[in-house]
Amino acid sequence: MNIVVLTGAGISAESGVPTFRASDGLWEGHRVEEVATPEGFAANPALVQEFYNLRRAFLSEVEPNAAHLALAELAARWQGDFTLVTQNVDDLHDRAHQQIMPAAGFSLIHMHGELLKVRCTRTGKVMDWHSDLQPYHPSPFDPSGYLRPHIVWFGEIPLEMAQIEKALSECDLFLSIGTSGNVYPAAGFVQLASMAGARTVEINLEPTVGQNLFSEHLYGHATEVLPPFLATL
Ligand code: BJW
Repeated sequence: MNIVVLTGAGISAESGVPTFRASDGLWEGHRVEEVATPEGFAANPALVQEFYNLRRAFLSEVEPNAAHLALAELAARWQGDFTLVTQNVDDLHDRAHQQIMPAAGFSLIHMHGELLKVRCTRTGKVMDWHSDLQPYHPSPFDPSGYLRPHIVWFGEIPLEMAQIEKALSECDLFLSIGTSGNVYPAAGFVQLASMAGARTVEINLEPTVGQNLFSEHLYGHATEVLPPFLATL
């Protein structure tokens, strides 16, 4: 049996990472267009680099929680294909996986990028990065390029889409955990999984806009409801 798991900001919420869609419509005091679009970056690179510098630095203050660890444990013992697609740019799934089974690999896709990577604006080359970026940070790959966060902003194409769509087309169980279902293409994954005949389960604090697309629902905090659910698989 093949499993695809999609996670969103809700799975990291209990580690202390803020979710996105606050009731005031702002992300940590900023309008989305200012900090999460290519146009926002072009207009004010200092603001955008600082926004991501703060979030990158904050990663050292948070740890994977019981939900991240339960998924890593499932990946370690699962005999069929197991694909974890996260919209999160934090590294908490990576660290949970390192804790549970450091030697073995499994398919973890950061479809919206990673805070701990940067990309050359000229060549598109990606490298690991753990410190701050300057507004116009010189790229080591090309003298006319700069380094930007390796983050998929609105209007940009999410990463590894072909691999994700293949996994969805072959999956028997699709779990959507802690995501509001507001952002595409991730919000449409449940329909691709359904078309493949998969059992589809939404796990969230509350019903989301896409709740009717799922065959089953589990409502509660991810750290509380996910480990016992995964233990039944
Ligand atoms: C808990 C919990 C707990 C809390 N336990 N649960 C009109 C219609 C349709 C689409 C579009 C449209 N206009 C434009 C578009 C496309 C656009 C889009 O979707 N816009 C919508 C806003 C309408 N999408 C794009 O531009 C994407 N690109 C694209 O479509 O390219 C075209 C293409 C696609 C495919 C192939 C070829 C071409 C790119 C989207 C990039 C999104 N990037 C961001 C920002 C990253 C930077 C950053 O981090 O700063 O990614 S947006 C932001 O939202 C972030 C997240 O990954 C993403 C999803 O958020 P998420 O995870 O759902 O978080 P929240 O906060 O919304 O929800 C948290 C949930 O957790 C809630 O439900 C809580 O209840 C729950 N929860 N605590 C369980 N303890």
